[in-house]
Amino acid sequence: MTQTTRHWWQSATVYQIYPRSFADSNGDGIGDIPGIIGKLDYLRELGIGVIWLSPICASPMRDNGYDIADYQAIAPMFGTLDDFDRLVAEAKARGIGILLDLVVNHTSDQHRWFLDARSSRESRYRDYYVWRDPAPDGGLPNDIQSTFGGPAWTLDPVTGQYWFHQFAPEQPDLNWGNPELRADIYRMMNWWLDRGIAGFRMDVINLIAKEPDRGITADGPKLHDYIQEMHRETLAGRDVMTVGESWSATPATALLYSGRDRAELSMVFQFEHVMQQWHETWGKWQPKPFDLVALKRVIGRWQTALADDGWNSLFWGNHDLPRAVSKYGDDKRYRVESARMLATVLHLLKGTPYVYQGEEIGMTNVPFSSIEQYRDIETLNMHRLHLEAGLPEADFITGANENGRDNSRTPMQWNDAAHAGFTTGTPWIEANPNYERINVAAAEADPESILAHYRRLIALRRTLPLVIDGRYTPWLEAHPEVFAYTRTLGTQSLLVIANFTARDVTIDIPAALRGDWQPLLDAAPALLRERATLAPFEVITGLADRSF
Ligand code: TEU
Ligand code: CA
Repeated sequence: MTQTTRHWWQSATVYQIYPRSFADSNGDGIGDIPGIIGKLDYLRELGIGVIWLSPICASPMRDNGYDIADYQAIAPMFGTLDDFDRLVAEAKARGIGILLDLVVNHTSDQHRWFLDARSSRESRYRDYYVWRDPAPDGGLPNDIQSTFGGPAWTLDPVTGQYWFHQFAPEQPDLNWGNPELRADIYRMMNWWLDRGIAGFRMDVINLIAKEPDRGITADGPKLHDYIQEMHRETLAGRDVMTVGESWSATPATALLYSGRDRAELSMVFQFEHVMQQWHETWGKWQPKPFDLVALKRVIGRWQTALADDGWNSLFWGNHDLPRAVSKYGDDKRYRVESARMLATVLHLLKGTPYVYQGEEIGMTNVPFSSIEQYRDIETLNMHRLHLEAGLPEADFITGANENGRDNSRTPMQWNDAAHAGFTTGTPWIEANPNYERINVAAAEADPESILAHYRRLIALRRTLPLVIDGRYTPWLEAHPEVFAYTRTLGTQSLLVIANFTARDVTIDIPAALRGDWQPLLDAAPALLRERATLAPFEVITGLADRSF
């Protein structure tokens, strides 16, 4: 079905900024809002329409801002509210909207609500959080575990009850069952929306309706009631975009959030394509070998399920995930080829693509060799738990090198000056030593760079409606080395055939795909015969008057 009315965010590309690591304007080693403003022309040239800013609110920064102490103040290390208003205005002048990261499953333990709540059981904010008595034996209320390792309950000695936290103890969960809490959240959201932001990325939105007594963390029974209420109270009547993070989303539940008859969110981030690569029990710390058939199956299932209703988000990386080229490509011999291939495959799918800062220049995972170099709370907690369990440290570092969150949090690589041009001071986390080769200045000087390719892909989405609306058809689904699909709108189709390996791969071309294809992007016209050989990480693309 062809969409008749389109939302602005269906043709936009989003760029995620992790403010702490993007650009430092004052030499304190921490990225900041003035630093971002200084890079807006770079982002305009990239062609993006939206910036998703990871949290910038006042915070003790235990989890780099995903622990908010004041929802209506900017963290001083990032700047002031005036800086923020200037960012919104300067971005708008360049056709770019700003998405804020709405972290409302939990606050910081330094939020005034929590400080008050833990002062006494009678506090008017007590019920803003989730408190339970100790079990009859004095122990934990139940055995729910936190995402960062260890129990999801911590005892407050003053009031004698445990508070619930799905992440660190310093991130107490909010109690969405309390209507006053919900009203306070909506007031805060409207305050930001009235400042002219373009919408929200909603942190772990699938967790807000937890019912810990029933062992329910994700997808609680009231989840969609809350999101619908939030929509009514804040989003309704505003032309904004929203994307909810949901590690538990399936194609079926995605429609509950983003279906056209549901007044909830624009789209969700889903992670099935990420988790299919993790160990069943040990998760990301024991990654499984790369399995392209499984990856294609997951992506294809989402493309098909949300073909006519709902909307997909498209991403390889974010601030919690390893670098795309290191995870899905080859960050050594074929870094440029594989990064360009991955971009092509992702950006020509149906949905809204997200580029994580540095992905557009092919930044790679960082080869830290000592736990001292890591900063991430999850990595540091897991390291401790692994050692306590008697597991070898070297194995942990190997896992962290592959999947740890600091891979994506090293400074943005702007040029080959000290610390990648990110700061004139000492960065809060070391720059990846490969900045001398891999940086924006070098990419801008090279017309064949990964960056140049991202610019072409993002521009193509703005000019070719087929990229936005076309129907997805998978090809060669069982092929273990090649990802192939077409997109069709009316009588026109585009073709993508990508080699995901560092070897030459020869394939039989399905009869329906043989013949002439006009160039799309910068490629030469393609004539496909019975068989074709793709060079390492080569991707064939084309445009034709055909329909699938
Ligand atoms: O992430 C949710 C989340 O569950 C991640 O912590 C993820 O599961 C983990 O990295 C996988 O091991 C969001 C934010 O994106 C993340 O940065 C925050 O730390 C987290 O919520 C808590 O706010
Ligand atoms: Ca700074």
